[in-house]
Amino acid sequence: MELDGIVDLTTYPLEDQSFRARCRAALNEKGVLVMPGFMTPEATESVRAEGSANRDKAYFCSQNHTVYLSAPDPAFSADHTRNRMVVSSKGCITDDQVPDDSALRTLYNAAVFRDFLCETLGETELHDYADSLSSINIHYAETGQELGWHFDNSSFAITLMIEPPERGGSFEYVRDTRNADAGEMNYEGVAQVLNGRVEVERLSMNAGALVLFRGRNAIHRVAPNEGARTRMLAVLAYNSKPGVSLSEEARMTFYGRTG
Ligand SMILES: O=C(O)CCC(=O)C(=O)O
Ligand SMILES: [Fe+2]
Repeated sequence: MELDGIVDLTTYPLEDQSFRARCRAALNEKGVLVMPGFMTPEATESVRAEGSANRDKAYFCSQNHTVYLSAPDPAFSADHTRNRMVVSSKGCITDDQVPDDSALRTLYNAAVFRDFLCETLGETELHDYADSLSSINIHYAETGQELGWHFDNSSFAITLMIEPPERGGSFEYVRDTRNADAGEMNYEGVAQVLNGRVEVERLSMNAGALVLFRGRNAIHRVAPNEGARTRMLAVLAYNSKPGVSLSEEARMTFYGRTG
């Protein structure tokens, strides 16, 4: 499939400089940019069918982790926000399990898409992961599965909704909850979120929606999937430098293997 059969280039003219500038401004202002119908219905359906056919290859795991995604700190009590545990459970297939001719791979590799991402995200370069697993992933969330509240380690995430859940499974976030670079963890504010005392924002994503999200300082979660249909989401991961692999430890955690 050619890129113009994969992306709605009429609505989203990826090459257009003023379009890129508008996307960049919107992302900087809101911390998130959702593009509904970014992937064409035909391409989305082909990726959904691939994802569905490969679901039995997915590595499913459930983890307890802190919202900061770092090991508990013994300097704080077990019930302190720093050490409070949340649960994440999902399945995942890796780049080497995504077909070579997948529309997802054509999109991931397309120079015009990378240039668009670079300018929108304010990055100079974006590269594939050097290992064979981490560049393109598909995440699966079955009934009852969820992603607990957390902050991302990376400054941006690029995702494509392939199949939204029937009910539940919504992406929820609270902007500017902490300032990681200043070392400000905002335990008080994070506790309020964990205790359900903060009004959260929710993203509505239909099949084919591209989402750019800055999750380093915006705490976020995916609520439990309450329907029978599997939530399927593609994650397109890039590095600002060439030749970088995801750490072996992270690969073991997320994929159950290193290669
Ligand atoms: O599933 C999603 O929509 C977001 C996933 C996410 O937050 C993550 O993988 O860090
Ligand atoms: Fe995240």
